[in-house]
Amino acid sequence: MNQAMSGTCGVGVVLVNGPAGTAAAFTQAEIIDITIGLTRGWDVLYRLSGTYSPVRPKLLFTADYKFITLSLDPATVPAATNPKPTSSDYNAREPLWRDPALTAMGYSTGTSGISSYNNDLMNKAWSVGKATSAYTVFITKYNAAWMAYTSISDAYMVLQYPWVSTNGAGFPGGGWGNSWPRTYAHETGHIFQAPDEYLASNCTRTSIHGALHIPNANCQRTATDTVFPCLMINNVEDACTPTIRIWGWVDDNHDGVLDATP
Ligand SMILES: [Ca+2]
Ligand SMILES: [Zn+2]
Repeated sequence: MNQAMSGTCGVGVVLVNGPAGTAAAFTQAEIIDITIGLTRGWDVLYRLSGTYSPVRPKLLFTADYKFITLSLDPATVPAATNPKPTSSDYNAREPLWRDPALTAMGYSTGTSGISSYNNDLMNKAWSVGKATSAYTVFITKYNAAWMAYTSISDAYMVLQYPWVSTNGAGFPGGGWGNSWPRTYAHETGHIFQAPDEYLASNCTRTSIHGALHIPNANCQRTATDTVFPCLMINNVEDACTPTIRIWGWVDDNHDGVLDATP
């Protein structure tokens, strides 16, 4: 699952809402911004596929929206403090709101519940037919250790909406201005196996990714390293050759069919 970015992808969009009147409650304007922002993020990937894929990847994102309102007091989830969060920073926050949301959706807690939901997204009778890939995106105003992050192995991501959608004032490690739809596109790039390429990610050019086993050759190893513009390096709407090939937009045997399957 999710070995290449083509075909129909079922996206489980889980909005984890807080009690009315609390800091974790979404406003109507925020829900509209999220709905439009997700579409803009998918549009970035559609356009890149149109520019760079040698064969039309028939890329289609179709969403299953869950709007879950918890009784959890957002003050009980600690604010982010670490500009380089560790796994314990993530685990001290995400499960507090993620697990009750999974329970409310009828799934078990933890990554096994996410896996069950992703399987249901794969098996769902979408109006466009079966999906060939799937992932879950949790969007919340509850605290998280970082503005946006992805587990490739468990096929889910978290967007901490106040952080990712602003300039990051008041959060450790800054922000990405108003480009959160491109941040979302970047995270979706991870879902389909692409690694980070920016210097602070400590990437290497020898790590191997995707169905076609492509090295991360656009990794920025030093501040003066020559690199090409890419969604996976700084969220610009462009893609470098390694990322294009990791996403499976490749037809090296010229048979008119992409060489990798999702
Ligand atoms: Ca081919
Ligand atoms: Zn990244």
